[in-house]
Amino acid sequence: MINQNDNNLPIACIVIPTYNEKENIEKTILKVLEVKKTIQSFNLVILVVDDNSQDGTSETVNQLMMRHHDIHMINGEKIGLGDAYKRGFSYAQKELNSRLIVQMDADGQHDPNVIKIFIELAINGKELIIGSRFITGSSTPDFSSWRRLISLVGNFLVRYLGGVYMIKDCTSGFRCIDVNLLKQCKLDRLSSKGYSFQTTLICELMRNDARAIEIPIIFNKREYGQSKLSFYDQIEFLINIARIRFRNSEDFIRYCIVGILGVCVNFMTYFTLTRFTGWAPELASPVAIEISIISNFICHNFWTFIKRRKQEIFINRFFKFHIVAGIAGIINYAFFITLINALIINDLISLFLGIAIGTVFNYAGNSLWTFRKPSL
Ligand SMILES: Nc1nc2c(ncn2[C@@H]2O[C@H](COP(=O)(O)OP(=O)(O)OP(=O)(O)O)[C@@H](O)[C@H]2O)c(=O)[nH]1
Ligand SMILES: [Mg+2]
Repeated sequence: MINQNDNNLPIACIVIPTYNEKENIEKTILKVLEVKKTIQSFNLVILVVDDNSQDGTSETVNQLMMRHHDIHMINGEKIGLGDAYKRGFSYAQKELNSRLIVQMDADGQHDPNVIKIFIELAINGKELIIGSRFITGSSTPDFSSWRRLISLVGNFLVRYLGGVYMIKDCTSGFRCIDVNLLKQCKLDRLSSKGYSFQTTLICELMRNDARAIEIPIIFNKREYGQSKLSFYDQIEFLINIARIRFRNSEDFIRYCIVGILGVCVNFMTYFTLTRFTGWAPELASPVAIEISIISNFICHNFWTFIKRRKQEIFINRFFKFHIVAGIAGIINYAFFITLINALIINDLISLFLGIAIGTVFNYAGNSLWTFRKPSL
């Protein structure tokens, strides 16, 4: 359903968090209002989320609100960027009935003209459009080597520990999000209050299988004032990556539960075939293994990885699953044999370690290959 306003156009809300941005905010808002005139398919409204700035930011916005009715503002206590965004998102949905939300900084680093591209891509079905600083065609002319290094390391950690390896810029503050996608994310449960909210949000959106795209942007120099990124924010960023990793373990836990069920299926099939139908163990065992592989595949396809939009057709996934299971079995066995023969480790401990290594390989292989998330 498309939300409509009185001009009969769906609303795209540009959420701009501000803290002491008096010198920047007027220019930024006026530029967005210029862009608004060039967009026919959406009605652009601006929502400033100001956290009791001491420099008179909200007074400046109030004056602009008297002249332009498409500007809104909410004020609150300064808790952090993430907290401001959560309040802004909630207001944009409940009070402004927005269909799209654009996150944008107040300090002139994000070019409002890019909003036009965001809207076009959203109309073409993209649910998450990221203004990216780290893909071909983008640039960060004002970045110091230190800032670039911090950003690259931070992004690397989020991409590979957070499971969003397909996204190059996970910390960008310039994005367009479809509200229907945002509604699937339980933002209240996301504990990050500061800048790390940006990374938590991207991981949460991708967990909900966002149809995403990155487009290159030029990340300009901050016009006036200072960065609000604090030391605390950098610490929270690291703690938050651990939290995201833990949250992503949900898939792995499901994987292990299915694995245990698979062992039960294997055992029961073998028992039934040998005890009730008189099959020879040599034949009953491979049949039981195959049946447990099939039942595991079905459980992973329809439960463990249910949220993932799949790259491959069903039958290809089925074959890949067998290949991974086969290699994992060989690794399990080779590890077991090495431990008991070469390292003379107790056979039950070796068996356990072999199974553990095999399970991790199995999970990695199926998560990154069989059920791999599509690249952008
Ligand atoms: N409401 C609110 N806005 C904030 C808060 N912290 C930062 N902001 C705003 O969030 C936006 C991004 O903050 P910046 O300090 O520019 O962060 P940055 O772009 O990563 O850092 P620079 O490149 O140095 O500018 C700006 O519009 C800030 O005013 C906060 O606690 N509350
Ligand atoms: Mg900035």
